[in-house]
Amino acid sequence: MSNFHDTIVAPITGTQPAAVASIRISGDRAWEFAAKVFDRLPTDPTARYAYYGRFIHGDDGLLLLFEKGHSFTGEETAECQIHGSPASVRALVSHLIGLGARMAEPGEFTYRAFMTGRMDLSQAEGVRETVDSQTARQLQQANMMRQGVLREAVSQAREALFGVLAMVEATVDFSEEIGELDRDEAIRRLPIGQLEDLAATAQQGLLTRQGIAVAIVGPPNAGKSSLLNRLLGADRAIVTPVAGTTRDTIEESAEINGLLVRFIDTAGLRAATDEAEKLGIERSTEAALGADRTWFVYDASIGWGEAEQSEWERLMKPQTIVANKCDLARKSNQDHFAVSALTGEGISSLTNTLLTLEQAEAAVTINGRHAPLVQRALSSARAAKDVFESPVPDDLAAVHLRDALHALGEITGDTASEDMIDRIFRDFCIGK
Ligand SMILES: Nc1nc2c(ncn2[C@@H]2O[C@H](COP(=O)(O)OP(=O)(O)O)[C@@H](O)[C@H]2O)c(=O)[nH]1
Ligand SMILES: [Mg+2]
Repeated sequence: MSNFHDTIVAPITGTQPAAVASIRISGDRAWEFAAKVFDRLPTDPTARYAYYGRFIHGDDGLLLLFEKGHSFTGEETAECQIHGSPASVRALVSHLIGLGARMAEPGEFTYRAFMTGRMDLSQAEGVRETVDSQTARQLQQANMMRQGVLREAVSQAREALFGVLAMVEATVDFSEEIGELDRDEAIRRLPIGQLEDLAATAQQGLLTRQGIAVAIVGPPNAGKSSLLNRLLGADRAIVTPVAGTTRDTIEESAEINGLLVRFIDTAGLRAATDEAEKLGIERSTEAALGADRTWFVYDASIGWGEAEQSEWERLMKPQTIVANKCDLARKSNQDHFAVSALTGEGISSLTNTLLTLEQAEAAVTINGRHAPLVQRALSSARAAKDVFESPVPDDLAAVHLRDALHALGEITGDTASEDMIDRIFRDFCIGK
């Protein structure tokens, strides 16, 4: 990120026309610039007070000032709320740039919040996850990250490690005065349990963030595409009475009970007659094998026959069997989920099976960047424990303790390299 001394400006709302747009100015000259583009600011303005007035480019709206140390970025800040016209936004931003402000780079507001100590790296990631969240569960996770729940958990583990390291170093430096290291106490203080708990959230974190992939497979004409459309509440996949029309996989996401679910509709499984269909069926098989869950759909009005049995066996993986078209069938197997893509019958009990995979839990989870770092910290903490339990010098544990501290510091940003920090903020959009 470039010069930290610049006062930066960018719209913090979307680029589409909307009722209102907000433009943020952050840096030492924010209030000064704001006063120059707004006609109703008193000479001694009040922070966090909404002033109504006219802006220099003719639009009217609100101006809000935030003092240094009491703003999103931690810097002196002004926010201009104007009409959400892209032309109005452009005009005001270019006036501010004319006064000496610089266009903010993507993620630069959050980067400054990190640099001024308003948040740690995990909270900055929480800001991004909040903005990107698509489901209730993702939002809940992002809120916790942003509020510092992970920061707190990691900081506690770091403090414990620092404590053990201090014990080891003290006995090495002053063994004469303070005697031998209390190994049991050192082992007791190692945050191995906490790190194990944290590591165990990785799977749940992945499911919340990436969602569950559900492959919908089965013979042609069973109603797989109709089921997808019913689940999405939209006509996404082409439905025809002609067998073999879906030849490629279609992937669409939906929020089911707060959880992101990616449904993959596939080509019908059967002995294919032509090359394109054969390829389609290969892809169906791949999708079924790669998915977290597989729903094998068959036409209950025809019944479970030899073809169904052999395709079902061929996939060699646990599958939920869905008896579709139950509106046409008189009875069906008790072990199958009877549904009707046409009427919607039975659909909710089918989707409820997804939730047993990971019940809603109000604990913060680690993301894909954190998971290997927590693992590294955990194995280093275990290595330190091994040292304390073996007849080797205690100070050999120090290197493991430092490594664990370093790994955890990369989560919070305390020990993260500039490169890594840049990489995280590079993924942000403009205005974040
Ligand atoms: N009566 C009835 N017809 C259905 C149901 N689901 C699908 N169909 C019909 O079955 C045919 C095949 O559906 P489609 O979704 O294309 O099947 P796919 O080949 O498995 O994707 C279409 O004519 C659908 O209208 C259902 O639940 N009840
Ligand atoms: Mg289809």
